[in-house]
Amino acid sequence: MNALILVDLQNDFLPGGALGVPGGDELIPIANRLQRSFDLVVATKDWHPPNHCSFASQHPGHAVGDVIEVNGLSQVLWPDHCIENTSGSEFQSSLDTDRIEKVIHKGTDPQRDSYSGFFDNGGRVATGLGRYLHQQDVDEIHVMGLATDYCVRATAIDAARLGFNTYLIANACRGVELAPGDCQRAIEEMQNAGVQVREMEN
Ligand code: VGL
Ligand code: ZN
Repeated sequence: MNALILVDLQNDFLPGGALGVPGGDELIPIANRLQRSFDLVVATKDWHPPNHCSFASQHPGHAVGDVIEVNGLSQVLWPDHCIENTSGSEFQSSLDTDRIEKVIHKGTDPQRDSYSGFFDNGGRVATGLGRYLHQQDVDEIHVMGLATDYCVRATAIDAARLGFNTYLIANACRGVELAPGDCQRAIEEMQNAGVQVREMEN
């Protein structure tokens, strides 16, 4: 069985959103089309409480983009985004959700961030996605979505580490690119972790 993971195709990550990723809106029709080519489709949602530790608003004296230490881990500080049960955390309204068999919510603990759909950033707490995909007899995973240099990167690397035959659909992802070159470096890190990089056909 192969599976497609749609990473964080939520309003806040689209242009105009709280943490808008350039070109993120272009991925919605791509996701709708790609879903048809897979046995199983799952999706992740970034899903934070209002007091989440990744929000610069929770760290007086710090600003968006600062990198600080939170509970022993390096943490980029973000604008408030993807707050649970708000319009910003909803899927973009034209995303086809009929074929999405499971939605994984991540970053739900105020004290832990979770870029990956599989584990928190400390690699300690599993979301259940790995077990679910194994139970469904999935052996091959393709990853698309937002953002290349954060949640896509972490999700694809964890998928490969968990032993899935993992592909990044590179032209079906967009990145934040806080620093120039971040997306290219992320792609190299994925490749070094055993992720195979492919492009979808137009
Ligand atoms: C993401 C930054 C903060 C992502 C989530 O979906 O890539 N990036 N939270
Ligand atoms: Zn987040």
